[in-house]
Amino acid sequence: MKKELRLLTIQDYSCLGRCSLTVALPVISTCQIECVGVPSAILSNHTAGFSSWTYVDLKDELLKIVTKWDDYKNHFDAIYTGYLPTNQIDVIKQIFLKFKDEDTLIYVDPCFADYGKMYAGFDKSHIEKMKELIRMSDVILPNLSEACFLSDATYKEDLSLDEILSILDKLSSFGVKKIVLSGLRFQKDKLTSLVYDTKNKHYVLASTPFYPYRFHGTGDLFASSYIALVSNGLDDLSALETSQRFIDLAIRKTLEVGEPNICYGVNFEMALNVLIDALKERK
Ligand code: PXL
Repeated sequence: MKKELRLLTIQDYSCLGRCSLTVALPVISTCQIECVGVPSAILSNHTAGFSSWTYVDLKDELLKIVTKWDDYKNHFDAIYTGYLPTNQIDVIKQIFLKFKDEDTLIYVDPCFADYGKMYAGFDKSHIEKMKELIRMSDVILPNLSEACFLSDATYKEDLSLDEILSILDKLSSFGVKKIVLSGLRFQKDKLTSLVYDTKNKHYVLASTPFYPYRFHGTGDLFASSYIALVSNGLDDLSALETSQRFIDLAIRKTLEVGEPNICYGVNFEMALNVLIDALKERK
């Protein structure tokens, strides 16, 4: 019988716009993992592309919620954080300490920048705070912009492999086991991601076609899919290739319908079968 897997994820719930919890929950559940989702904030919609939004900060609820579980089943095989306001990082560190067992892996998606710019509402102090969280994690999943901010490198869309390796070397100093880096453009018509093992400095790569759109939420889909697949025992290369194929199909499904409105994310619901098939093949 397959082992029951449980994952705790803490990130915002943006009602409209397919990102954060609204994609993590369905993707992780599709991969047969119980996904315990704790909203760090509730927004009417995400902040990238939309001109305004409502925002309710749930910082003061976070510890109350998780300590309510003290008398119940509260072991997690993985803890995964995504978009987090700066003022919540100290609380999240407490939650890591509370739930980290010897067999709990901590995944941090820094989730504060894209296309060389920080998201609305964040300033440079967030980067230092995020480094504190990263130092407590096992695996980080930055996109290229976040990797550049975290390593003090100058962002350029088409950095070379040598430049990327030097960024990975700097990020290794945070003491993480693996770095899952997405959004690489070694070739003009390809989108590449990699998993770097900081111990032996080995990496694996996966590429799919590049589409000239700045779709929103694909980073959250990618992180959720990779984490859910490796938690199920897939090796890094299979998890990476499957995650890339999942996003690629979601983008193609979105483009099939017509000119997309990139704010609404991608039609990932039509691509979940990629994840189901990958898990079936593994058995
Ligand atoms: O997908 C990243 C993300 C998550 N949550 C919120 C965001 C963004 C990116 O802008 O605004 C609220």
